[in-house]
Amino acid sequence: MRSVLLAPALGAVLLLAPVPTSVAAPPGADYQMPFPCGQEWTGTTRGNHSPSTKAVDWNRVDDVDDPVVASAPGTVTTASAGGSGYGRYVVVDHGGGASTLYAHLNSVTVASGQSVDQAAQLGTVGSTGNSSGPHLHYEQRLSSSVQTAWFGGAEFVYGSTQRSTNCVDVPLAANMIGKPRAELVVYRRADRSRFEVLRPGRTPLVRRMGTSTDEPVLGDWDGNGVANIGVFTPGSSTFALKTGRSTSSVVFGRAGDQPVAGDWDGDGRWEVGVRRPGEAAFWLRAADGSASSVRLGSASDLPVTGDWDGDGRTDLGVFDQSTATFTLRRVDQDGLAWTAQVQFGEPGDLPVAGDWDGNRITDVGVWDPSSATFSERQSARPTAARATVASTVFGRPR
Ligand SMILES: [Ca+2]
Ligand SMILES: [Ca+2]
Ligand SMILES: [Ca+2]
Ligand SMILES: [Ca+2]
Repeated sequence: MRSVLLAPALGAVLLLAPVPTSVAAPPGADYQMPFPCGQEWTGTTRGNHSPSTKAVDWNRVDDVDDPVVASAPGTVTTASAGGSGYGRYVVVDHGGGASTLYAHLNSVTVASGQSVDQAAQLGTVGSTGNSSGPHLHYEQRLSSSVQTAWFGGAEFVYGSTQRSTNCVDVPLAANMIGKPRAELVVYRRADRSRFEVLRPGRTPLVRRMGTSTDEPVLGDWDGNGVANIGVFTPGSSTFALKTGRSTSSVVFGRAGDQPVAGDWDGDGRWEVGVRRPGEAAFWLRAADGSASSVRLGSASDLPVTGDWDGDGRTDLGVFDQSTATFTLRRVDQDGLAWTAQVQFGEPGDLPVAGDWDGNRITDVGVWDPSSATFSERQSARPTAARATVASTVFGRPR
């Protein structure tokens, strides 16, 4: 307990009421509610709540199949199809012994071993396992012990209804306005999400598409040299691809897959694909709808695509977030595959790829979520040893 003594200029002495000693913020104090940006949920507990009264049961009206999203970035260590009291559940490891747990899910849309960004969808609300009705059972853990929940830097008041501020920007890059150089883009998650395209000296170009739990994807679906927007809905493995005013729909991949795009055959029109973390493989969809797979990297790597050798065909790559290392794959004229590693950025950064200098060879870059800073690795080729770095602040820091 402490009190504050003030001596105002008028000479009176004012004794303020004691204020409670502030509670030191625990690890994970900056976690966000496990629901999309803007949603209101009521979090409760009860005296016999298993395994701890510090666990939170989240409810709102008609909440069955509502999306559940990650409180913070991390690696999925459990994506269980059921069999325990938790039913179908997901655990995300945030490093340093900290994790979050999401239980009684109706569906799970991530795979064990996969890296997930903050606000990425993990599954949907259900009533599986030892549950008396639809709700999300949620735990913030340190080692194996459940901690008092904190959100956005404040200790949670059990029994209260709160609005999710789990509102994040997802970094991207593509040739969005017909110039040789790629533009920097953020996908701003909201009820109605939007792409914001950075245009130097002008206000960002805004294109609305998708919902708060869709994953963004950019590509030249109509082959006119300018990238189009698209989204991937994890629950249904469906791409919605926009060209002009029309939107086409492509079902490809399965639960747990992450969307990618590229011109796999080099004809100018881009195709879609997925990265499947459980197989450490890409599945690429050809224009005729057939699929082929390429193994690359490990389950926890994040996918990147680009034309690393400038032959007109999009190549594959992965980014290891823990070491900030890109592994870039290209295929030579004889059909032999080669990989090269490039270290760039800092652990925890998110990868981006774009042609920063307009030489038709895609370069790599990163976006630092804590400062909303894009760093472009500028070089003749993405694997060239000599490179300079250009930094641009764009998007909302977390
Ligand atoms: Ca286009
Ligand atoms: Ca193509
Ligand atoms: Ca290529
Ligand atoms: Ca380039």
